[in-house]
Amino acid sequence: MRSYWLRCIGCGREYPGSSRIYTCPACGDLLDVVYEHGDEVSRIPWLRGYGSRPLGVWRYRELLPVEDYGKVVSMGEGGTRLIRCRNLERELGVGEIYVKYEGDNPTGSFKDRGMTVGVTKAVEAGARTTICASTGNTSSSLAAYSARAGLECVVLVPAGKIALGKLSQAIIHGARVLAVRGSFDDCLRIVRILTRDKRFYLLNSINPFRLEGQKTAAYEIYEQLSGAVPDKLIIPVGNAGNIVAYWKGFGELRSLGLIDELPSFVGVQAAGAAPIYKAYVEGADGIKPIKDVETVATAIRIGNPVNWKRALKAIRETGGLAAAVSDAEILEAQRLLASREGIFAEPAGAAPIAFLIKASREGLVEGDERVVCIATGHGLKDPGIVVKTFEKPPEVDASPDSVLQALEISAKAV
Ligand code: AN7
Repeated sequence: MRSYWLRCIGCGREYPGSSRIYTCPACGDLLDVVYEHGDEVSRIPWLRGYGSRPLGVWRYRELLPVEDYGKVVSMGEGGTRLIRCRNLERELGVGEIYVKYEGDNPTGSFKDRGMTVGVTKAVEAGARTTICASTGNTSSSLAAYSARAGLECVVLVPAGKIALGKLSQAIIHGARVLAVRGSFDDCLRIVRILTRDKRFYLLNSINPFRLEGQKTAAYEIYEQLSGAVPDKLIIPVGNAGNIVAYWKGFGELRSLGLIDELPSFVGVQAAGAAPIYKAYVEGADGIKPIKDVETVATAIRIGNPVNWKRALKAIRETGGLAAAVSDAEILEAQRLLASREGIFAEPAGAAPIAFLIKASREGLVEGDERVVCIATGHGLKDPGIVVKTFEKPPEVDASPDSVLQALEISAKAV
């Protein structure tokens, strides 16, 4: 029989898995879910094709902390495509490039992997109202999963700083959306205070159950590469929950004896919101929160990431690195991915490609390397940025001639 409990990542104190706490009551640090597994782990059909259980979060139910699989709040999250990008390989001179396209998830981002577990835990805990701070995608996902579970949902977003697609999702799923005059970090600070009150169930990535769902993306990559591990895993970093989740996922594959080594983790931040990158470059033990953050990749416009400690550990222990990319580099990468590979990622989701472009130019990636880039969110989340960046389509009269004229093709040649 599998059992699980919570362990503080700072002082190591342990608490029952059913405790409704988000951080360590003794020292305030974050909590990790730890397991003692029995035989049930052998029921996971690793590499035996996807038929017996579809690829996705709940394929790995034995490695997830829920009491009753029959009661999970799910709509088929995970099982996202791992897309080989041969055009980019040629263009950048990199051995193998894959994009794990998390835009395939039910609400269009990787957040759904965490929410299916997190909202299931909220229901288990008897919660009535869920709450989160969000740069956008967390709110879309939480609103949708709360709706499905019949829970009230409250989301705090930084006013004017969330992409239109994400805002429209939170609204249509019935969340009570409040636009806070402040940053994401302000929103999260408020949510942490409000959730001392048991009326609200917190679903930011402080919540250890969220990361449990997100770690399944690492299992999927292992399966999709037929049991291999990439040399580099390149991932955007905001609040730094997702990079920690992948680290845990690959770490568990190693504990289970399925792999020998973890990929090198490359955490990519936007240059205007890069506290982890700065700490990495300075070789510091901790981060210095940044107050005035700004980036076109609003998803990762975060100056005080809560999961920084394990993020730095993941990067250092796997021989990886932290990187920062400019807004111009992010937009160039977004365009390149879309125009060369047909993959439309939102700006934050294109940040790994921005790093890869730069790294290949600077010789930081070898010609025979296999890299996996995590495209964390769908491009349609933020259509505004494309319309803003590109010229408006020219308007023409409703005649074949004016179309040809606009296309600058001679009418005779057709
Ligand atoms: C597309 O929605 O923080 O490093 O509130 O939406 O785990 O925070 C979003 C984060 C990367 C960063 N890519 O992940 C939110 C939020 C996309 C994102 C990240 C986010 P973390």
